[in-house]
Amino acid sequence: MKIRGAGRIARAAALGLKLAAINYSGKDIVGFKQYISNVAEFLKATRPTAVSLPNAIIFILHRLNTTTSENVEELKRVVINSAEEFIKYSKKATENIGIIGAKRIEDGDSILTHCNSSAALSVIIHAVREGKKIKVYNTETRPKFQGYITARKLLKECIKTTLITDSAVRAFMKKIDKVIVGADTVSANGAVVNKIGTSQIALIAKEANVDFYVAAETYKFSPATVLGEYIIIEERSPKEVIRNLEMPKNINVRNPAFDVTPPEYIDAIITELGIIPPQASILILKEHYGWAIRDYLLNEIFIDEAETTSI
Ligand code: RUB
Repeated sequence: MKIRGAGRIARAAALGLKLAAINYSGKDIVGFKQYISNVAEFLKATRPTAVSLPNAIIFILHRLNTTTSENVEELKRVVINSAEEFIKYSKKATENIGIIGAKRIEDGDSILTHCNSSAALSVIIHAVREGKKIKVYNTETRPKFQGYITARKLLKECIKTTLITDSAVRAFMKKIDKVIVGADTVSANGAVVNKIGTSQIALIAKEANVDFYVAAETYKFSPATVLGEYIIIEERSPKEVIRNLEMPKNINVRNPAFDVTPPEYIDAIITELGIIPPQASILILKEHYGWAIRDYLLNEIFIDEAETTSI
């Protein structure tokens, strides 16, 4: 939890692989590939929900595994370069989401955001930089209070925000024109996994006829969901919920960190490649992660190469 937000987590994983490659001092190729694969598994196990993490890693591993070279130094370069490429792409993507998403914000809008999402903030910040006068409301985001980070970041950009408790969202929805949140994972059917509480906000927005937008880079789309895999929801320590309060010992506390918002509650997903209806997520996956779906079919389902050509 020292590194938060799906984008930052992905960039940190890419940086981790880059550092691993730099620090490798062995000379044999098999040893290097095994070492990088072990580091990749270690990094992937740090947080289970944000698909940006495995997506950053498979991007680098795919490059490594499709390079034919007998030279360790050359393979190290492949890992380093692909990691740098991913990090650069990720930062640019967040910026582009801001530019594209800001077009949906109108002068005078009141916007609600939840948790702390760089992609959602990028939209708000770009709209303000374009001269649009907007009001922002942001939730505290219990139990880890990422909303405080959001409030601080907005203030740094001289954007005033009103901090509200998560349970006050319905009471404030009549003042809101648009909701913008980030994503940890977007599944093939357009459902979005984001910080716990997001789906409740979407439900309230739907009831009030308020537009609900998700800002998500393409590396937040999950190739494994095309093949039926479920997204694991991180369950965190009960201590985050009860804090230092004296509670009876036998009380049962659950603390899921994320929830799933169905596509019917999402008006659009803002990506760095354009604004899409959530139902078009499968197209993003086929176009940008066709290779990952093929790798998965070849390595885990053991079908042969010829059967994957239509993906
Ligand atoms: C952060 C969170 C964010 C998404 C998107 O959760 O749910 O909304 O990760 O963030 P946590 P970004 O604090 O548990 O990591 O747009 O910055 O990738």
